[in-house]
Amino acid sequence: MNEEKYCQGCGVKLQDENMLQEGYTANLENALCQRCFRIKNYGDYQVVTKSNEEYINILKEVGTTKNLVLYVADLLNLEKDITKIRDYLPNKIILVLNKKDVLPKSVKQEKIIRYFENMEVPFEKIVVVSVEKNDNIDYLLKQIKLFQTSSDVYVVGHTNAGKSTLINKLLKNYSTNTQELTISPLPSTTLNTIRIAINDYLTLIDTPGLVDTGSLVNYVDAATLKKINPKKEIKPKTYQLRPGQSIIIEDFLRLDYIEGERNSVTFYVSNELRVKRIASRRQDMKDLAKRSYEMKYEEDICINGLGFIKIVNRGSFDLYLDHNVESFTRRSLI
Ligand SMILES: Nc1nc2c(ncn2[C@@H]2O[C@H](COP(=O)(O)OP(=O)(O)OP(=O)(O)O)[C@@H](O)[C@H]2O)c(=O)[nH]1
Ligand SMILES: [Mg+2]
Repeated sequence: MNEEKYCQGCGVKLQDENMLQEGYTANLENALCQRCFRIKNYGDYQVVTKSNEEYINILKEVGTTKNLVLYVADLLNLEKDITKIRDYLPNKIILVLNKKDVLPKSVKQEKIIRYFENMEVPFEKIVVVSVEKNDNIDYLLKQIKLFQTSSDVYVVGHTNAGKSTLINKLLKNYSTNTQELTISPLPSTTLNTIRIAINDYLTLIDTPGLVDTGSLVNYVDAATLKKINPKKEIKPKTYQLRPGQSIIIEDFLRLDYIEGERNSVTFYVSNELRVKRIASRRQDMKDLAKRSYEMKYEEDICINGLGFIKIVNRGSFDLYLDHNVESFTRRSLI
């Protein structure tokens, strides 16, 4: 029997029998499956749907080890309850808040860290980074060395948080190993756990991310995905609103100000999205579902996959959004 081989880009088991199935390659001697080859060489993305059961099982397995875990999260699309990961992992965890580059430069990392520091189940350490800009990666490596319990360190988190990009960066910065993981703006790029030796003292284990069924990224085409995914520092858009006024973001969203005093509302979304003030109800948002929010002083409405809206004063708002897309409120992040 042949020895089993795995794709070096996404971890899937390689097979040369069925072109339509995961892990296909014309030649089992290849390092990459056809899907990774096409992503890397042609930027040709192919969506794969993964079940979250697998993700949970992987987490449970990680939880049976005593190894350090890096929990990577996207600062623009933080999960509603970031401490939920603790349900599965008694391990030491470093929370790695990634994509700092898309937040305005004026937002200091100390402020972000303070926001998370008074959580009930604290993390060993919170590190703010921009993997893409190579920002704070040396500091992260120091923290890994400080908290690791063996050479194995797991990298977990929701899909698209930048787990594989982070491991590639650590490889590039600190290793002679030339392997390169596949990364892409689509969900479920990594399909299986992959062990990557950085050096004799550190092996990172990449894992497939949890698919957020509530994220907008699952319901848009590739061109829209490019548009909603900010690549540059966000220029926040602030509006002074009175009741009866609304803001729309193309045909994704409408926010109506229903009741309250003059209010300041700031949108943290990709610069490529057209945000516009209109008189309420002038524009019909067909097919969108309404949610009502009673906002307290300095709270955000988060829209999974799109970003967040900071609202300064108390007031009632109606939000119209695709019914599949999750939205929730939190104390203002910035
Ligand atoms: N702006 C910005 N984008 C980033 C950063 N790090 C990663 N990305 C982008 O985020 C997207 C997802 O990156 P991946 O590394 O594939 O994410 P992942 O967590 O491995 O995702 P799965 O394998 O699907 O679980 C890619 O488009 C990356 O280019 C960063 O620091 N800043
Ligand atoms: Mg990945």
